[in-house]
Amino acid sequence: MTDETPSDSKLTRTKEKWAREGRFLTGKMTRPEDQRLPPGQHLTKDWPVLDLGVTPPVSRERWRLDVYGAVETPAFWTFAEFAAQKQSRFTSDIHCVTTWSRYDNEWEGLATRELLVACQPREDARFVVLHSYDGYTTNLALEDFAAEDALLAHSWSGQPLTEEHGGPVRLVVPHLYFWKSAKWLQAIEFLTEDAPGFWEVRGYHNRGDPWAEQRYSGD
Ligand SMILES: Nc1nc2c(c(=O)[nH]1)N[C@H]1C(S)=C(S)[C@@H](COP(=O)(O)O)O[C@H]1N2
Ligand SMILES: [Mo]
Repeated sequence: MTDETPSDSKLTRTKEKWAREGRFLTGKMTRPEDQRLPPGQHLTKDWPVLDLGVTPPVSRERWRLDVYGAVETPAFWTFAEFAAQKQSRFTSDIHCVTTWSRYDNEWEGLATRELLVACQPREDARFVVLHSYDGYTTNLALEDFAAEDALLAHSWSGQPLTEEHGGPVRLVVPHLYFWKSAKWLQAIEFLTEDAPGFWEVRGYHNRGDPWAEQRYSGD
């Protein structure tokens, strides 16, 4: 699958260029109490689609989730097994590094904290890497993955997540830029050492906090 990742596509090259130039940076760093929109962002009411240009066709029947690496209890779940886990509903805002934000998204799925209860990360686990069906990867510190409003979402606004937005299941980590929220989630790998993902090795920030405008590596 990695072979199919269009890492040299026009969009990928454009976004690598933005990272080199520091495009969209405002220099504002703090989060005022009353502010909901992070610096350099604008609000959109529609929901743009952003990905590498490949939409892997994965039905709920064929979808599997692997959880492995530095965990006591690895998992290999079908969609039915995944859906039988405890369900949560969270409402959160989306902040994309390309400067659009979208408020009040209603997600339903498995809270990452519940996943951690089920899979028991080992004492020395510090990072996770998300692997997706389109060959995309992204990395997170375990604390960011375990944020209280982070979840593996199968529904949005009460409807199954559409294929273009990452269905059957995507990650949602609301407090970081949206590239950390892997669509078409296939595997979650727990690691003792960090392993930067697709955008993180192409000039994007390793953490991606929108309030600190961590758009590019070095910000
Ligand atoms: N598997 C996968 N997940 C991905 C991406 C991708 O290319 N492949 N793109 C990321 C980026 S850059 C963004 S902004 C969001 C876009 O999600 P959306 O299309 O649902 O708005 O998905 C993120 N997750
Ligand atoms: Mo993005």
